[in-house]
Amino acid sequence: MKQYHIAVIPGDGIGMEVMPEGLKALRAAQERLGTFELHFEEFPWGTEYYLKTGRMMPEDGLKILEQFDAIYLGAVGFPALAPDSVTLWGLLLPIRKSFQQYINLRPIRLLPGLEGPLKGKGPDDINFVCVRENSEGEYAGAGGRVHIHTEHEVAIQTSVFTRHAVERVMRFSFELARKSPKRKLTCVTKSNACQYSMVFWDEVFAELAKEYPDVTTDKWHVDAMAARFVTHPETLDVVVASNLFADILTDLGGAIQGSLGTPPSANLNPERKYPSMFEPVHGSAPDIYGKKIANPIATVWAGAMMLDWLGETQASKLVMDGLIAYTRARQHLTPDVGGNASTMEAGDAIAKKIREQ
Ligand code: GGG
Repeated sequence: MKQYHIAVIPGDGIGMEVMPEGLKALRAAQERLGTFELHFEEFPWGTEYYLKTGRMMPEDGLKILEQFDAIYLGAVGFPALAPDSVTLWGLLLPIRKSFQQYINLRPIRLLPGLEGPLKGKGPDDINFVCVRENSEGEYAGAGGRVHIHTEHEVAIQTSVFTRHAVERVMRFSFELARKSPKRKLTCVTKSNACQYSMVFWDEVFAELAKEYPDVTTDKWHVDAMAARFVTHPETLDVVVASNLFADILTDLGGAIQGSLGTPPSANLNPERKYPSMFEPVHGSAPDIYGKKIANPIATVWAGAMMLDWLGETQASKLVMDGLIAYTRARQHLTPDVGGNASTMEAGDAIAKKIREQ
């Protein structure tokens, strides 16, 4: 029987509340099929760990994670205890960068049964995928501060766009678009204002488009794209954007699909040299942490993406079918999507639906 070793990092805030429900869903799929085994090893890394040790993960954390088939992550950050810039750069971003997880796939889909905020737009209208460049761009980590805490203080944060990284994310997106229903790829840019980075981004897009004549393309400035997410989501199929632009747009994606508690995210190393990492798009949500009302949908969905990446397509479909049966039934939903169930009640209901498939 196929065995998979999964590193589990619940992390901070609601990450610790939704992760048990994600694991519950995956175990339900494993038991239902009986064709593979998942071995979970949990790591207590995050802000609490940082307060005790001065590090978000141990010095050899990446070496430890490298041994696993995949990483399943909850959320990172608890600003009341440590600055977000420290926690994000201590755990999430080093994993993405060291393991060359340069693709961040973020499906945006209104699940049947859930209500989105857009009048007249249903599950058929809101169903596309965003490909986020995940290794550089605005999150390259290049910059510095001088004359700190003086009136001459200067802070510089430099975006980095390399031909290597832009080409590979564009190529991945074109390949994905080639296999998708509308065969359409939309490029998000801001080349009117960013006359170096984004003009270069557009040039690479145009060069690669010549290799994919079967894929329809269009291009929108990020501000116009934000509006289109709301006014014309049905025109979108595959959307490619830089690290920051896609980070912002996919929170908007979460909103139009009913709640930020629903969208998942897959940080992929397409060459499979390193483990890939699967997480909800949402963060640790300190405002609702402890209330036990966090929505586990995004984490369960991220788990389905992980199974798919591992090659367990039947199990992945089982989890998604169970999740959709749960949203369709509109029972045991959490408050963010119109119910009054707790995180655990929602997780139990999803696992039950998975077992019933
Ligand atoms: N679920 C992972 C998480 O905690 N995300 C919060 C966040 O701010 N992420 C930034 C990013 O995805 O780049």
